[in-house]
Amino acid sequence: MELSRRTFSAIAGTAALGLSLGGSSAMCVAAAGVPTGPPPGTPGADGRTHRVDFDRYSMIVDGRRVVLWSGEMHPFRLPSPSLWRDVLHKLRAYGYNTVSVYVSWNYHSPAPGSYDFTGVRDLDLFLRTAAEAGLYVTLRPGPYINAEVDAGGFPGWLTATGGTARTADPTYLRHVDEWLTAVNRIAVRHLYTRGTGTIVLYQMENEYANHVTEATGRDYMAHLYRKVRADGIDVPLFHNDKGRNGDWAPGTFDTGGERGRWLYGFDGYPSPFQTPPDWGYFGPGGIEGGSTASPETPGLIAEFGGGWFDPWGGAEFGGKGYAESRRTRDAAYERRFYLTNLANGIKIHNVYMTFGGTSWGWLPAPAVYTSYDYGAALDEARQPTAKLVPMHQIGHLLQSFPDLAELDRAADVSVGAPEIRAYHLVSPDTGAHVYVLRNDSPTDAVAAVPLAGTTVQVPVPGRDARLLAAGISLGRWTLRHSTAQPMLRMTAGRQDIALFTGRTGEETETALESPNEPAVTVLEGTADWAYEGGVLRVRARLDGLTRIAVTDKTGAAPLLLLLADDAASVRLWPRATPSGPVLVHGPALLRTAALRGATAELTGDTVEEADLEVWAPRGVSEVVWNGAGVRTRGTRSGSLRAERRLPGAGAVRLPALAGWRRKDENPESAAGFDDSAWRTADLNTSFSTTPVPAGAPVLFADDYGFHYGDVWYRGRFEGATGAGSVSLSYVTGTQGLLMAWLDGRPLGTHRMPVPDTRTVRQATWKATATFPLAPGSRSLRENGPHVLSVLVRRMQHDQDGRANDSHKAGRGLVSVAFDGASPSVRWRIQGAAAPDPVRGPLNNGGLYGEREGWHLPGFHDHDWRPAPLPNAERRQGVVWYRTGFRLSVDPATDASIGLTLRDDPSRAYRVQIFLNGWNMGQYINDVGPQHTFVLPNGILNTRGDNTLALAVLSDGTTPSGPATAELTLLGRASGGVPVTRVDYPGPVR
Ligand code: IPT
Repeated sequence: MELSRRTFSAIAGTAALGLSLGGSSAMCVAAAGVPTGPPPGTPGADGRTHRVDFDRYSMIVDGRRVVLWSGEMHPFRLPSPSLWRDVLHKLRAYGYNTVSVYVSWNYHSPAPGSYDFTGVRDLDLFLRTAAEAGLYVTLRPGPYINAEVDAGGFPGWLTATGGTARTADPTYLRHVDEWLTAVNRIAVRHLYTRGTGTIVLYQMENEYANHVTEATGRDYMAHLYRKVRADGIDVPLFHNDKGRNGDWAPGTFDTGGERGRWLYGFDGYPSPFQTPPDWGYFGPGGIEGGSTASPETPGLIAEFGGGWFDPWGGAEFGGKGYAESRRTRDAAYERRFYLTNLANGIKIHNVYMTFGGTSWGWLPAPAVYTSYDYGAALDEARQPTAKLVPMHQIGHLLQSFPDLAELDRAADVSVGAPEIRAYHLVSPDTGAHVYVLRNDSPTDAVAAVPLAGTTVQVPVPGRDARLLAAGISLGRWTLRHSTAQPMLRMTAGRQDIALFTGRTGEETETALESPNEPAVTVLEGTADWAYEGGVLRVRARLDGLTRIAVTDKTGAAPLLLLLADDAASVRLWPRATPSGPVLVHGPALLRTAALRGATAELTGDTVEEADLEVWAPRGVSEVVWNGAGVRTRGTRSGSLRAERRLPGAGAVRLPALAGWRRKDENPESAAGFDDSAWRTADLNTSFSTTPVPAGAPVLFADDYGFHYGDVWYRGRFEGATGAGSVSLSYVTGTQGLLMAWLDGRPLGTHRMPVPDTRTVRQATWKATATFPLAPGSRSLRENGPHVLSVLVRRMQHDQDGRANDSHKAGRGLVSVAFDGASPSVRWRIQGAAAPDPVRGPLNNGGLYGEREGWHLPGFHDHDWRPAPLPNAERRQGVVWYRTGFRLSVDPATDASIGLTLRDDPSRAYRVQIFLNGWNMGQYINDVGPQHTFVLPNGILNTRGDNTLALAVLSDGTTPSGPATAELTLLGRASGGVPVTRVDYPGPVR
């Protein structure tokens, strides 16, 4: 029977009980002197000063322990600031309390001395949004970040400067200081210590493993430390050791005597096929490195693999697409590996990536393609995947049970199943026992866990893990044990709520201490119970949501016991508010919850039709969902439940792409093209690590200020009569190519060879393209003058993971030679025009169409000729296609839309995709594996007109495409966040 709202309120009104999350009002003092109480409330820019400390167990914020359960996302991989809020809401809802972010120097700095934090680069806005979403922030501004971005984050212009990067070289440090000054000026405005933001940790450098024992390395790190502190960053600092080697542990370099404010952190990307490693303090197999290097600081994993990046396709690289990363590092991987970390005492945990996003434009490092989905828990299209389920369960668990922030290793236990490894921990403060039971075999097994006088049988599926807790407080009740994993406890109104989770179909036993026999009512689902010897045992098979009301004889301490299978657990959304905790059940997402007087104001998403049910503090009687009042009734579960289900998302109709127009390019290949405005290649020296041949001019694009995308060369010469061939040496990143013309006639295309899998990591990506000139060929019959036109798709700069300046490897032409002649060639060079002030330096390369604004909305293509797809012509060079399309997505619907290109995979061509002038990535038809490109809302106008431009580069050996180009719906929800259009300027006239 459902009670009316009025009756419910009356009942609720009889009990005046504490509303705080966690319930227990008695604060115990921990062995280390830190009170174990509820974790500090939701962080925000609250204008108050805060203390951010740590001890060997955990971070301590305002005197309370907190486990940082963090997800990595990169604002620069989501070029639509409105959508940052969407991702941050999702992190918060799914149990993360922290977001970790790199800041990529190249994204903000088109030239020395020039730093841009506007528009899609608005770091200030990102940090504000993170604070509004209630997340702590770990800021990681490099200067080097790696991250599979161009030059590992170093700006293109740094490749043309002297001094060895990532050392104490003064020239390099001058540039570094300029960057840190710019980024720290923003960061200091968002420090949690000041109450103006939520930054609680700050990382210096990234996986700096190569000059650790040298003075230059130690001086560099000491310099960074001094600089960061001098800029006013007062939160704890750390570095992420690449291995678990103790590199940069406290005391290993000069931190100006501030030993206590430096943390040791490390990274780990264990293979899903290995046994989860013991990188913390408590591994039963002994020390495997990691946290043991720094016993006085809390276990800190700055990056733990949540997926893995995918390389380009083709036999050598073998990129298979991100479904594969998500399959091998699935939800069970997360339970096995991340619970092992917790069992090892890791208290600062960051999952790299949690939302991978898109390496749009020329952002990706050469080894990876446009999508940086990473197989992460939240996919590139912002859609939740099954991998969020364990994150949600563990994240909320850590925030609900402060016992887990301070654990010591306890006596090893034998669980009678050799395939199960058992970790046994105890809270020195509350005496609660925690077991992590991990099954490394492929078959299901049962652990027999000895607990105070009895043995509890805990099933652990093959290649999976679970956490078993005993003796933890559920408010006024104490848990003896549960074979289901605890996720949450809270006090809402007059009742305590405790939630346990597991896989569908599992038989569970939950035992509660109860000196007297309690009253038990099964409110929903099926469960049995028995009371004996002061213990209530509830047995239930997990299936959706099972609800059991337990009340002691006085009726004073009602407990709502919830048992949820995985699917049901991600329809339960706890949220702390200043007026007490709220639990929402039903919708696909809870974004925000605010209590105003008697009203619970909620925002969130639905995908299918959904129930809406709310547990809230006493006195709350009204519910508003996404701005509209919802009629509710009180339930026997102590909640308010909507009388009608919330509607699901409406249909989204996508138009077919039609009306294409095309225009052929590359006038630069014509003999008579006027290149007089191009830069003469007249430099003789370069800071590049690629040698410049003696006596030849420097031809690397970077030395002439062209740092991203394609570059053209035109070389004039005389006196080559009789030459049998011409050879062009060039350097690119992976998947680079060169195409050449002599006096306007195509000589051919050369693709940068991909070495076999064994040597690919050492490859220098330098090759020589030799084009035969038929003897007596018409063009070279005369002395000249002749013109060689060369287009190099130079791809991006290498990363500098080993700190050996590998980002300075040349890009573009190296030299030219003729067989049977030795003319001297006078070169001119042209790359990208001045960087787009809105879209940034990484948006464009130097194709003619890009220099002329063919990619921009508002460009006049009326005189372009209509060109229906599929195209199937054979031509060496560049052809552009443009069309427009109109969307009318309902404003209350968050539709995630992509562009999918498909063709016969033997066709040798590639496409740069421009949406409203924004470079959304590169499709390589005969390499793959990516076919669908996410078009983020904001860049995409979901209510109105859009301009799509495709720049197709084909090598002329096969017919070129594209064959089909269509819009694809990647997800939809009713709700979402308000989206502001990202600026999309057209051509300057
Ligand atoms: C580690 C880097 O710190 C990070 O930036 C990213 O490149 C990541 O790996 C891989 O995606 S580097 C480590 C795996 C050697």
